[in-house]
Amino acid sequence: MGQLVIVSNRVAIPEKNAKARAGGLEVAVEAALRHKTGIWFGWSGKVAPTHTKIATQKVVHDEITYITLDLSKEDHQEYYNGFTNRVLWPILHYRIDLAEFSRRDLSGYLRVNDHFARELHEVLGPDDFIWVHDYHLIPLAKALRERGHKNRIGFFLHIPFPPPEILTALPHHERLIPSLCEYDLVGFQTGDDAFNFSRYLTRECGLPSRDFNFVVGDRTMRIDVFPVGIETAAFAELAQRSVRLPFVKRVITSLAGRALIIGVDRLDYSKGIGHRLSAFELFLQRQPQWLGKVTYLQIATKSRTEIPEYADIERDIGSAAGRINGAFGEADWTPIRYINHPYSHSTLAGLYRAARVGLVTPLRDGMNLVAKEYVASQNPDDPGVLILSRFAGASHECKAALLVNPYDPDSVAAAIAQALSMPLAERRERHNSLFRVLSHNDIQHWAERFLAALERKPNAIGQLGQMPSVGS
Ligand code: GDG
Repeated sequence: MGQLVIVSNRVAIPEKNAKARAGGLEVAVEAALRHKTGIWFGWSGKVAPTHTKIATQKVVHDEITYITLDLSKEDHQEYYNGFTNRVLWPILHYRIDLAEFSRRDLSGYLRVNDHFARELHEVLGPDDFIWVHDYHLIPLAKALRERGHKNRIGFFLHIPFPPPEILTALPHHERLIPSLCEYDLVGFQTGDDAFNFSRYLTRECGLPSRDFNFVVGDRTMRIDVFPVGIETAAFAELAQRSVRLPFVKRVITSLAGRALIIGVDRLDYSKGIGHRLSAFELFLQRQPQWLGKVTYLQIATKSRTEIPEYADIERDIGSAAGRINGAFGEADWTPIRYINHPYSHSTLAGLYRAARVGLVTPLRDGMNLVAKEYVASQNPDDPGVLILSRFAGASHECKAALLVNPYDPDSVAAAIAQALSMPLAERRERHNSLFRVLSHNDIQHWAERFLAALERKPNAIGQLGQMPSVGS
């Protein structure tokens, strides 16, 4: 039996005194690897100075070997800042309008995937199982197959997969998307994402599907749905302890009995923070009885700061928060507390528990772990209420949340009012139902289901279609 090799763009090497990190993929993979052995391979997060030879680094920690490589300045610009973050991220989040395509960035993206495959080639054994994460590494299996690797290779997409009507706006999609067929298993967060990919394969590649199985040459590629979870039980315990942290206690005291609404997001346009602020403003206008009685804490950690669209939202959201505070605040009350730096996970857990409302309203999100962390953190005897966008993958499981359309400020404002005045019995009932779902589908369950599906050889099925020649 071979070992498990996880590949992701970034690798979270455990470090003493590491700064708090905000990023769902790292949080999920880190938790999924707990109690397992294997290799985690990817970019170190560092950019190598020009003209230095780029070598891989290896660190062993708790039976996991972390292998990382730096990126050259050019690779960082074209692969990371360029194609993944300015093309794939917006298009996969349904934002064709924000995509900035260039052929040079696409070449950089393919080059870095090839570089990853070259380095992996040095460490892979024939029986190893390879689990590749996210949109940075779509063509990695193809690059590995070209080097003769016949291993079972799985891919999990953490972010949404849009319908083919949107995806085909991606220049050269036909060179890239069909290369996902080189994986044995392609996993998605929701049934909608899986269905969209299946439709793409049928429509653009002429591959009919039988129960999400596609015959590609002499292999079968399977699609399935694996909604990512959190360490639900551990997070609940952490929150119970953390609410007593001195800092969390200070925050609670500073509220002076006001109800707390919390939002926690990377500062990203997909998270809908601007729309959320407008909805909160509308709530203050429509529900004046809450003026002075509620505080909205928005933690929005800066992310991808080198990319212009991110600088734009940072400016817009900062000024909207200031404007609303100016219009509604009093000398003894600030409606919005707006913070741009990260807190430790234990502080976050304590703050979630202290909050009467969790406001999670992305415009589009693969899953959204914050929604799940908020639910896990609640005191079951006196729980807060989750308001959740119907466009977050988490809404497929979290049916007992107050589901809203983030583009409709009226519905979000009404949900805030409903959440703040919800009777205890209803809060308990909703929380109990949400917590049960999240306890069943926790992060261990997610990882085990994916790996079991990857190990399972598909049943022989008839030849359904021919793979079109995938661009070189
Ligand atoms: C991608 C997909 C999918 C946030 N602020 C702080 C902090 N965080 C942590 C949260 C949570 C994580 O970062 C964010 O996860 P999300 O799921 O909400 O969002 P993305 O980063 O966009 O993640 C997403 C996810 O991958 C997993 O598949 O759910 O749809 O976009 O864990 O707690 N952590 C700390 N300080 C902060 O200030 N320590």
